[in-house]
Order: sequence, then C-alpha cells, then structure tokens
Amino acid sequence: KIVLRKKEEVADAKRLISVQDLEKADYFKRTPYSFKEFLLAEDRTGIIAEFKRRSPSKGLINGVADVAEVTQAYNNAGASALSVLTDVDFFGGKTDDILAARAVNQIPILRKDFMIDEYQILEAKAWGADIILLIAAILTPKQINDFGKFAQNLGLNVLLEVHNLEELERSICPNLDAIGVNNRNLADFTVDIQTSFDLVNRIPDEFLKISESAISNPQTIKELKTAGFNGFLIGENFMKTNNPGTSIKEFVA
Ligand code: IGP
Repeated sequence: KIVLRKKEEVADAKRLISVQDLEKADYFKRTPYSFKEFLLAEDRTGIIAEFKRRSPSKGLINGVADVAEVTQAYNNAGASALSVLTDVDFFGGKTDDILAARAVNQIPILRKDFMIDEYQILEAKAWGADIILLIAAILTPKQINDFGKFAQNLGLNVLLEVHNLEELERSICPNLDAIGVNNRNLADFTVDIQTSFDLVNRIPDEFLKISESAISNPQTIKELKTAGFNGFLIGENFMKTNNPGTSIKEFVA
C-alpha cells in the first residue's frame, strides 16, 4: 500500500520539479557529512535523534514541535546524527523539514522515507541530507544495490534497514555504509529489542551497526553498545514529550 502511494507522490513531485532543477539547488553541491565520523566521534552519543510528528502505529505524536528548534536541541545534547521524516501521508512530514534542519545544524541528516525511486535520492541531496534509508522489506536486492550505488556516487551515505535474517542475507551488498535492525515489525507494528541482539553478529564488521525503534532508556543503549551496535535511532521517546529537546538532554545526562 505504502509503495503504491509513494509511486504517486514521486510522480507528482517529478511533474513539479525536474531533475535538472534539483541538480541546480545550492545544497546539491555541498559535500555531505560522514555518517561514520559522527557516529564514532568521542564527543557524540551515537544517538540518531528523530523528528517525527506522527506515525501509523501511534497516530499523532507531536503536532506542535518546531523542527529547527528540536533538531538543534538534539544536536546540542550530543546526537551523532538527525533523522527527519519526509513522508507526508503516514508520518506528517514536510519536504521543507530537512531544509529547516539543515539550515541550523552541522551534523549528518538522514532522510527518513520510503525510497523507491532515484528521484527521491536526488531530492535528498538537493535538500541537504547526508544519509538515505533503504528498507529491505519493500525493495528487491537489485534495487538496493542500484540505489545504494547511485546514492554513494552522489557522496551520500546509505543505511539499509532490515527486520530479520532473511532480509539481511538477501539484501547485503557492498554499496551500503550502515545496517539498521528495526526492532519494529512494519507488518504488525509489534516491537521487540531482542531483534537487535539476535541479528547484530550477522552484520559484517565493515558496516556501521544501528539499532532502530522502541529504545526508551539509557540502560538499553548500554546493552546494545556492549552487543556491538554503533548507533541508536530514537524518535517517539523524545517526540512524545512536550519538549523533545529537554527530553533528550535528560536522557543523555
Ligand atoms: C524511530 P521510535 O520507536 O524511537 O520512534 O523509532 C525509528 O526507528 C522509526 O521511526 C522507523 C521508521 C522506519 C519510520 C524505523 N524505520 C521506516 C518510517 C519508516
């Protein structure tokens, strides 16, 4: 369902803004930040802090938070990278959200969306993103390989998201920088951190290892770190509070 909706969205976007126009954007020329450098930096937390207004599983999470304000607070609290949802229909994202976050932050930004077309990768670059997400559950191995290569040729970093061993084994290819284990099952929205512990040793060491979703306390991060993870993608735990910026500060304190 989501893939069909995305296809319509991309077709509409292509009619409004040509590839040539995307390539003319100021940010298109910038050299993206290195995901690895920021994830492994001593003075950063490894947290990839997400800006998310709503989700299909939770409905409205935070309809009032300001993207520039929140992402800056995430950055100041030591986030290694920012994740910004740009899906309109399911996550209440706005395409301008990345532009707004980019303008005030000098750390990597992940375009969090369902990528199904090279055009979206060009958009990510034009908007000032540094990392794109490829979700194994909705892409063929050939698409993952080709989109990964296309993104890396633009200087972007690539995060592959998997939820089980079968997805990991069929999708792994050299054109990736990081592999994320999503603790949320996208088919039924159930969450289980154990998914991360079960898969971490199956991820080859040449890739950054990220645990995604349902992380709600610092103790879990310690355990995930010990198990071998380099990054921790957290959205709802921060966004559900009145002030996500304060909430991440307390979390990392
Ligand atoms: C963040 P949480 O439970 O901390 O809000 O999860 C992130 O992992 C989640 O938003 C996510 C996601 C996705 C959203 C993971 N994979 C794919 C949209 C699409």
